[in-house]
Amino acid sequence: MAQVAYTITMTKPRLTEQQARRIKAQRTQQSTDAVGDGEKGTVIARYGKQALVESATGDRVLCHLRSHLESPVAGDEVIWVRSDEAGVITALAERKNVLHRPDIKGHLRPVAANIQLLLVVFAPEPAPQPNLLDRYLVAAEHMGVEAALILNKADLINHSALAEQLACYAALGYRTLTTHQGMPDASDLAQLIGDSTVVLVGQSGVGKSSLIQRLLPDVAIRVGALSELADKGRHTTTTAELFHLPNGGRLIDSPGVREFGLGHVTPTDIALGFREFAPFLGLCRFRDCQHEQEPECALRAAVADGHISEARFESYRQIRQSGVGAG
Ligand SMILES: Nc1nc2c(ncn2[C@@H]2O[C@H](COP(=O)(O)OP(=O)(O)O)[C@@H](O)[C@H]2O)c(=O)[nH]1
Ligand SMILES: [Mg+2]
Ligand SMILES: [Zn+2]
Repeated sequence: MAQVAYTITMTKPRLTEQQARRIKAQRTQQSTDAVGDGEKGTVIARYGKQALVESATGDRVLCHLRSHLESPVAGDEVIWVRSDEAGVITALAERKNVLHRPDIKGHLRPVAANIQLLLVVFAPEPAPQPNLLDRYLVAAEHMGVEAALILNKADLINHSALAEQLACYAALGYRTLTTHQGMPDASDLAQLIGDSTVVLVGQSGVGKSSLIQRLLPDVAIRVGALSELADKGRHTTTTAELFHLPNGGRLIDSPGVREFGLGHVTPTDIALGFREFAPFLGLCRFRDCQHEQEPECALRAAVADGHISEARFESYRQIRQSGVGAG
């Protein structure tokens, strides 16, 4: 069966002047909870031309969209108006960020908004694809969103390489967690999330759905490869859905994500996405240094001096060489 290559792109919103004016108007509106007949709400999930909106008091109403509005997605804050059977979304609040993914035709579509923490999950099985973790981290840095790394399925660890890799990321300042589903207590995971809005990313099969299930034992979550295969076969459009966690956190599950590419990211963005490179950027002899063979390259000197790990530098070079937008 052909591999379906999904790509996620993370972009900070770039607003047109018209959008900016509209948002400014909306923001003024939102200074009060009730706006005319409208009220504030959060988008839980998007279903085609409708969105499930949760009101400030927690009830959920299926709302129609107005065509002139930008497409709302899970995590969006909106103003909506109740009517007899359904509601109507009348305004979309300014997004702090958006996570994008291409649809079946390759058009970038927003899937989740206002993310505060990207939880990057990896496991001994399936083994991490080369550079994948660093790609997620570059995207998170580019988006200005905190990332944390979860080494999952720890019961399958049979040599120390992955644990050492996790320790390297911890040394770079990322929060990390090692866990597996045989650990009934998920409080360390809940603690990592806190009251943030998070999205889980990682290869298919690393146990993302199982992690959600551990946090929300009473919610029916589809676990395992069969459901994903069934989805692929039917070409169903799976939708991102927002779950509330008991201690105030919010988790947006974005099903069907298998691979990760970086779009709209320049070579400079990639270098900036490796946070330990920052002290050395701009110090090379040549301003346009590619950090390959040039003399007096500050980055390569930092690798030689042990300030930057060879593995991370090699990963950086591979991500650059693979083409910025490649999945
Ligand atoms: N050994 C082991 N298997 C796990 C663990 N977590 C999940 N799995 C299994 O890995 C498979 C994929 O899990 P799933 O949560 O669907 O992964 P997802 O594709 O990332 O959402 C399922 O068969 C799970 O039962 C774990 O901690 N240890
Ligand atoms: Mg899953
Ligand atoms: Zn250089």
